[in-house]
Amino acid sequence: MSRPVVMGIINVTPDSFSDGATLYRGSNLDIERAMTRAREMVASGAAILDIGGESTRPGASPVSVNEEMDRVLPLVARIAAELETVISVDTSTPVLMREAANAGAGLLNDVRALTREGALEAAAAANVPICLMHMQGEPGNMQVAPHYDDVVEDVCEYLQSRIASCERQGIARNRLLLDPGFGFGKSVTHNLKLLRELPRLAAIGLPLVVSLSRKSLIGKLLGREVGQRLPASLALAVLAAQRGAAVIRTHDVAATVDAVSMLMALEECVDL
Ligand code: 7PJ
Repeated sequence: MSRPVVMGIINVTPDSFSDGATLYRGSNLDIERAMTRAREMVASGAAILDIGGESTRPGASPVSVNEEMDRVLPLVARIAAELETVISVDTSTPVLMREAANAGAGLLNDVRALTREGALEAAAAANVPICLMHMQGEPGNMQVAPHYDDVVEDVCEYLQSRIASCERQGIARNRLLLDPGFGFGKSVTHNLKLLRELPRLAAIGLPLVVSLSRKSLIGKLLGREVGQRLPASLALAVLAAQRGAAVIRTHDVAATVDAVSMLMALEECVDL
């Protein structure tokens, strides 16, 4: 990937921190509303749509496997039938990994980096690219007291060890993408250091996924509520792309495509 692409987030959870329940009518997912969102994102230039059925917001209530499958799979099938886009499924659940790939998913995005029992096997069998994300702790406790000796080094080592586990499972290295997991067991300083030193992660040699969209570090640094975080999210998207991110994961596709396009124009002008 020579220029960064944008991945649009479609949360099919009733309790996401950033856009919780916007696709719900009462307690039921409104698939037509989700399809409208998907079409808009593709029309705005998203190369990938990331469908998630588990809220990993700190303190979110756990979702059952059946509930997660019921939220995600019908939408994956509809998007696969109707839209020309890569469908990513944000899940740690092995059975959903298999089913999602069968339904047309072209990427598995796991915030637990295939550490759940059976996940390595399921992902290997799915035969699609996989994003391995770093998280310290679990969603329920990860923001209590995150600690690292050297956050950049520790995240690099963790991701390298997960790459090795994948390779032992027969998952070729060139099927993998990496993500430092902004906000997943990280203080504001940890997040900033990771962004600043993103090139050290890029040096591992695999494409990097970065998602800072609306995240709480913006709230902590600027005192902005979730709905007021777009300008800072765009700045962070450009800073990440400039430091080597290959995929920018965002709630706001059209604005992020424009922002990243300005960086591309700047980089490409040297050849004109
Ligand atoms: C991330 C994710 C992230 C990847 C979530 C949110 C919370 N997957 N899933 N990276 N975050 N790869 O969207 O803010 O940072 S859920």
